[in-house]
Formats: sequence, C-alpha cells, structure tokens
Amino acid sequence: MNFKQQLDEKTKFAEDVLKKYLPKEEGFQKKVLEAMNYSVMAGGKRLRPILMRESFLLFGGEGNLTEPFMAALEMIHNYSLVHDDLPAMDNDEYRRGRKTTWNVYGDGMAVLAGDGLLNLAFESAASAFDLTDDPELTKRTAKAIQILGKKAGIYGMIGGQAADIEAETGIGVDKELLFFIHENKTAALIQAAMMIGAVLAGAGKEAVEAMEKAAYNIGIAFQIQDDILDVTGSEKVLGKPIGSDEKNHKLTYVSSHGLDEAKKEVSRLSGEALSILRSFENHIDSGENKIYRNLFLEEL
Ligand code: GRG
Repeated sequence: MNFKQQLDEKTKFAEDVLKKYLPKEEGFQKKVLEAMNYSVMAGGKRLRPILMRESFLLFGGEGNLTEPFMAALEMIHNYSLVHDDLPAMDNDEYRRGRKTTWNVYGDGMAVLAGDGLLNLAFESAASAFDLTDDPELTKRTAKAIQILGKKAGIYGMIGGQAADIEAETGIGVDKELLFFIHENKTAALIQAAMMIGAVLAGAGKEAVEAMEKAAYNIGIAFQIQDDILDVTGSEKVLGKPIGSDEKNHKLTYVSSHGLDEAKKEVSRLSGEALSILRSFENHIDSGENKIYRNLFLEEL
C-alpha cells in the first residue's frame, strides 16, 4: 500500500469513528443537530484524529480507547471553524468548497451548532470511561480529558483566537505575539491529538512532553506552510480563502522573514519533529503497527 492509500484508509477509519458519535437528526432540536452534522460532514482532512491514532500506535496502544477522543477532537476542531466563520469573526461565506454553517442555517443556529459540538465532544470523550474498568486505563482517560480541555480552551485554541482578535483591532503584532497566536490557535489541537494518543497508550511524562514539542513544531510548520501558500497561490492546506491574510495586512512568518526563510523554517521544524518521533521508534514492534510506522515516521 502506498502512502496515499494508507492515508485514505486512515481518513475513512477516522470518519467511521466520528459518525458513531454524531447525533441523530430528530426531536424539536432537529435543526441544530442538522447544522452540527452539516459542518462536521463537510469534508476535511481529519488530520487531528489521524495524528491521535498514529501517536497511540506509536506507543504500542491497543484497543478502542482512542475512538471517543478522536471523535471529540474532530468535533472541537469543527466547532471552532463554525464559530470562526461567523459574521462576528471572519465572516466567511464558504469553507471546504461549500456554504458555511451560518450561511445555510443562520447566525443563531450556527452559534448553537458550535456550542452543541463542543459539549458533545466532552460527552463523547467521557464515554471512554464506559469502555474500561481497568484503574490504569481509567486514570489515562481522566488525564486525556484534562489535556483536551486545556488545549482547546483559554490556555490553548480559544486563548490563541482571543489574542488574534485583539491583534486585529490595531495593537501592533510583534513576533512574540505572532508565535503565541500560532502556537495556540493552530498548534494546540495538534498537541492535544498527539499527547492524548500517547497518554492513552501509557507513555510516560517525558515522552508526552516530547510529543507536545513535536506537535508544536508540526503545528507551526503547518501554519507557516499555509502562509506560504497564501503568497504562492497554490492550493491551501488550511481552510481559508486564498489571499485573505494579505487583504488584512496581517503579520505572518512569510511577511516578516520572506518566502525563502519561511520555507527553510518549515523544513527545520518538520525535521526536528521527525527526529523526536523517530526517537520513539523502538516502541514499535512488528505486525500491523509497522504499517502505521511507515505512515507516521517516514511520510509525515
Ligand atoms: C472560534 C474558538 C475559536 C477558534 C477558532 C479555527 C480557528 C480557531 C481559526 C481559523 C483560522 C485558522 C486558519 C486557523 C489555523 C488552524 C486551522 C483550524 C486550520 C484549518 O484546519 P484544517 O486544514 O481544516 O485541518 P480541515 O478543513 O482539513 O478540517
């Protein structure tokens, strides 16, 4: 199986897991449930649940304990997109090639669909307690929920988005603030993915911290690459319309360092992330996990 086939298979697996946790569209609140499903099932790379499962397998994890967390993280990612697209935030009418949630269901329903997804995410994550009676796995599940709350919240994604909104109101964006925004808005959910995968598989504190660092690099590289594509006009890796950042005259790594430096930084960050991940290669033994090693370590 080549990389593309492996990735397609893993994307499908993540989508199948996600579907198990999505709500049925019924009852007097049917409309908001439709809006939730509309936003989540609009496509998307499923990068975060895939990274979570790869991290779990990297540390020799077995069983289905990651599944509720894979669904939860993708729900949180999608709620953030639904809210980010609202007229009160980015006012985007299209995402992933189709109308944004507010553009189909109205602002009020889109706010509620985002809120619904955030709550359902934690309900789904907590359902992992129902999958095990083992005290060790129960402890790991509690830790994973804590990481999810922190990285999605004010010390993670929401914190980054709040700083970004404030920066847009005119205060000067220096490089420190730019990195704070990228670390929290973009990297925090990738950190949640890779840390939770590792924690659920039983990785120790140091290994989880190393995964946090690797995920930081991947997140920042992901963001810089997106800024590069904004300038070069190629297909976008993130979900925004081409040219939106230049239009807003935003400070990006590309605008402050130039295209060549930005490309070098992406490759430096990815290289560092890969060497951290490779240092855990000895956790992988044989059989099925070897397939995952190929995807995660050699093709990232
Ligand atoms: C509203 C609390 C709140 C947070 C918003 C989503 C977000 C935070 C900001 C959107 C701006 C942006 C481009 C952030 C970078 C990270 C990001 C969410 C990129 C899109 O992720 P992909 O490319 O999307 O994984 P797909 O469509 O593949 O799921």
